[in-house]
Amino acid sequence: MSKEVLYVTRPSLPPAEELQPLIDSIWSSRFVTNGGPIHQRFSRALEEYLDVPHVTLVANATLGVMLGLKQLMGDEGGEVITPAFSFVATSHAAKWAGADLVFADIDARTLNIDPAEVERLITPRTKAILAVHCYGNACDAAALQDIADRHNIALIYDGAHCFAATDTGGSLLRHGDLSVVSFHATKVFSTLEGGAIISHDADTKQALDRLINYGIVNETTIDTTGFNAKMSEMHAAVGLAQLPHVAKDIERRSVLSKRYWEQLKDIPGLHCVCPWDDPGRNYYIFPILVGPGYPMSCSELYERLKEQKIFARRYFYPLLTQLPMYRDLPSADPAGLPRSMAAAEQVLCLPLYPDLAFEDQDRVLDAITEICVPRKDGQVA
Ligand code: T4K
Repeated sequence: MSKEVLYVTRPSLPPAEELQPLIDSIWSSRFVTNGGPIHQRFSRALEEYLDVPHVTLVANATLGVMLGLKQLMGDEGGEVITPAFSFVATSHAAKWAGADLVFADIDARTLNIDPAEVERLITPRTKAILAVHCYGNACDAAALQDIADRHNIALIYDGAHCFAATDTGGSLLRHGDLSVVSFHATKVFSTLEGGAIISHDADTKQALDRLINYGIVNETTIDTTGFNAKMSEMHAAVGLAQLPHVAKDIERRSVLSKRYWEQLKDIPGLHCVCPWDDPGRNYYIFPILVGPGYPMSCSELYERLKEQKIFARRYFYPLLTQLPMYRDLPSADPAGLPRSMAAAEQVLCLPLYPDLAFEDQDRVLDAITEICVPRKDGQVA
C-alpha cells in the first residue's frame, strides 16, 4: 500500500461555515482592505487574546520586521546585531530596512541569540538588536533588555514563531521596543499570509499604522517614506474565524510533542530542542539535533525520511552567514559562529500539526528509531 506524504506542517483552517458570514459582511460592506471593520475587530480580538497593548496588523511578518526596524532606526541606518541562526526573512527584512548586519552566535541550549555575544559585538554604530525567539522558545529577554538600555540602542524581536507563547510574565511578544509575530499558513495561528507588530504605546502604534500605509497621515499629508504592508479584510476574517480554535490546536500539538519527546529523548545522539513540558510553549514545531552519537548524519536522516515520503525540514540550513549576500561580511566568519554552525548542520524539524494522526506520527518515530537497531552483522539499519 502506498504511504501518504507527510509534510512538516499543514495549515490550520477555520471551518468554512464559520468563515462564510464574515465573507458575506465584507461583500456587503464593500470594504475589502485599508483597515475596514473586520480588520478593526480582529486587531482588538488579538490584543485581548495575546494580552498585549497595541497590535498593528501587517501583510506578513517579513514586512513587519522590516518596517518595525525602520521605525526604530529611522532613515540613517546603522548596525543591527542579529542571530546567524534564523530563517532568511529575519536578515533580509533588516537589510531592506537599511541595516548593516552583524551576525551573533547563539546559545547552544536554546538556539537563541547569546547575550554575551551581542555585548561583544556592540560598536558606536550599533543601532539595534534584532533577536529571534527561535521555535517559540524564549530569548534571555532580561539580559538583552539590559544590554539595550545600557548602550541606548533599540531592541526588536522577530517573534514570528511566538503566537500564544508565554513566559512567567505573560506573552513573549511584550518584550523589547517592538515584537513581530507571523500568521503564515505554516504557523500555530494563521491568516494564510499575515502578521502583527506589537507596540507599547499609542503614539508608536499610530506611527506604525501610518508606516504600513505609505506614510499617509491624511488625504493631503504624507510624512514618512512608508510602504504598503496592510492586511486585507479577507485575511483578517480568516484570523477572526480561526482564533476560537487555536487553543485546542495548541493542546493537540502538545500531545503530539509529548509523544515525540518521550520516544526520542533517550536515543543516543538525538537531542530534542524544545522540552514538551515547558508551560509557556505553543508547540509550533518539533526540532531535533542529530549529533555524532546517532548512526547517521542529519542530512542522511533527512534523505532517509524522504524516501519514506516523510518531508521533515532543515530549519534553518544553510546558515544565514553561508548565503551569497552575507558570507563576505566580517561577522560571517564561521570561526566566530561555532554553535550556529553546529545547529544548522544538525537540526531537523519533524512533522507536527494538529491534524497529524498518531499512526502517521508513528511512521516518523519508527523511521528514526529503526535506524538505531543494530543488524545481525553489527551494522545499523
Ligand atoms: N522570521 C522567522 C524566524 C520565520 O521563521 C519566518 C517565516 C519569518 C520571519 C517571516 O514570516 P512571514 O513573512 O512568512 O509571515 C516557511 C514559511 O513560508 C515561513 O513563513 C516560515 N518562517 C518558514 C520557517 O517556513 P518554506 O519555504 O519552508 O515553506 P513551504 O512552502 O516549503 O512549506 C512547508 C510545508 O508546509 C510544505 O512542505 C507543505 C506545508 N504547507 C505549506 C503551505 C504554504 C501546506 O500544507 N500548505 C501551505 O499552504 O517557508
